[in-house]
Amino acid sequence: MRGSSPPQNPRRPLVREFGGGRVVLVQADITTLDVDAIVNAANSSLAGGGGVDGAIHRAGGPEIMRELNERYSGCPTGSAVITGGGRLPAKAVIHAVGPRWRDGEHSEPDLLASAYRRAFALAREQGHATVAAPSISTGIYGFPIERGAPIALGVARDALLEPVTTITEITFALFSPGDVQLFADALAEL
Ligand code: AR6
Repeated sequence: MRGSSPPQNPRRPLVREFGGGRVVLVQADITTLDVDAIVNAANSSLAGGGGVDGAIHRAGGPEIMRELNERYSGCPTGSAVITGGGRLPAKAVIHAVGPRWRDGEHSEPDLLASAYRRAFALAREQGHATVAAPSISTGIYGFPIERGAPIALGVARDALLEPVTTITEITFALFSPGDVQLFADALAEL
């Protein structure tokens, strides 16, 4: 448009295609997203908590916790379990347990990758197409987000490049503009 000034912060692209699917980055509250499945950043006792876990249980209602209690007795770090979505727009919630950051020397990167891998595998096993995930472990669990972002995105890319998959779109729902920027930088470098 004539007279408009160029963007002050030329942004990295927020969408990238891999195989027949794409990775999308948005700044959003994950509980509002109308996707087949959302991923929760849970703890290994699946007891609920703060952060995105608290937000998901608040928005989804008690049905999600009831199902967790009935079907599971916890979940190891690096793995995930699935429930229905309760009152959420999403049909399913995949409760993934990322590692608590210690010093980076206790398999934290491998455990984070494993949590995402298992989450996307569950989505695929259930035939879901659109999945949204938060930045697991980078809040209360203290995993540095600049190290977490490339791990998350690498696993998402690999999930989309699987020879047989139902997943067509993986959205990362990030809470702050700074987190979006970090993920965008990592997505560009993937
Ligand atoms: N939508 C999207 N992202 C969010 C939302 C939301 N509604 N709320 C927070 N985030 P965290 P963790 C971001 O702490 O580090 C809980 O008590 C947040 O800004 O939710 O894996 C669990 O029960 C951050 O970037 O999860 C566990 O005990 C990201 O989500 C423990 O916290 C993850 O932060 C798990 O800690």
